Amino acid sequence: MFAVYIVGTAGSGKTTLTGAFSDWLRDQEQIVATVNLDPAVLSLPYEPDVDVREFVDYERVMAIRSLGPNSALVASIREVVKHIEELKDAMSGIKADWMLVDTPGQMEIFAFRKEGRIIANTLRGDSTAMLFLLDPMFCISPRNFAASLFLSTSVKLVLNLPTVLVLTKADAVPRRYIKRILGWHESEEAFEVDAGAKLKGMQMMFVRDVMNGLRFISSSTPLIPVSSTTMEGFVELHSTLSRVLTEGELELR
Ligand SMILES: Nc1nc2c(ncn2[C@@H]2O[C@H](COP(=O)(O)OP(=O)(O)O)[C@@H](O)[C@H]2O)c(=O)[nH]1
Ligand SMILES: [Mg+2]
Repeated sequence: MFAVYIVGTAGSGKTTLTGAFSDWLRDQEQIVATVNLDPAVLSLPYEPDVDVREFVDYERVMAIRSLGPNSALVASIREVVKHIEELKDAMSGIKADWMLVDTPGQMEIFAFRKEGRIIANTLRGDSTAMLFLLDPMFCISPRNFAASLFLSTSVKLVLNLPTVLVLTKADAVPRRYIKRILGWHESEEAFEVDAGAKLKGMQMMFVRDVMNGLRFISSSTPLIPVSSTTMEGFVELHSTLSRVLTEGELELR
């Protein structure tokens, strides 16, 4: 079984993609299991086979411990980790080709805390990878694109999973945005021309140095535009994921 963690900032489209891509894979006659790791989600566009809400009641944690929403989420994820063996048992009973794992809305609670690492190290497939989602509305400035790549690299550093970058909501932005962002990803020159038109002096040097560092670390990480509304890009996402999951990521140093 291939396991795929779907990670990205709040609102980047993780839950929607988990639902749409699992439906699409089933249409390709694949057996797919879905896992919801978000204790705070109210409704899901898919029926999870494993759901952390069965192990922890986020609203109750918030009320009983008089916590705010973020502290309650942290406490809830800790609670989930206490049930990790049960989660593992629930998963081991699943016979699927693919397991899509939808992660909590607030990314840092999963990606930058030890609980997230424990979960990602425990709930695995025969091969495991991560989709890191980028929202094109945010990435359309060179500086934000560099910041988003930086973030994806930070998460990869922590979770240590082969990564495919996904540009979500391709249907919701003008086509030229998608082309421009793909151009920046592919070509150092294209990025520097557009960044140079906006940024000057030290700022430009800083952004360029960051991008050069990121290219050096993970130049061959694929970036695939997709839409969970039109299912654009799912064929490429499927083939790229299959390759990464079978071969591992060539550029992992
Ligand atoms: N137009 C469009 N909207 C999307 C797409 N994917 C997600 N959204 C919307 O983006 C918002 C956040 O999506 P959600 O999946 O909840 O994000 P999450 O917090 O990362 O799980 C919702 O309003 C979705 O309907 C897409 O491919 N196209
Ligand atoms: Mg979500």
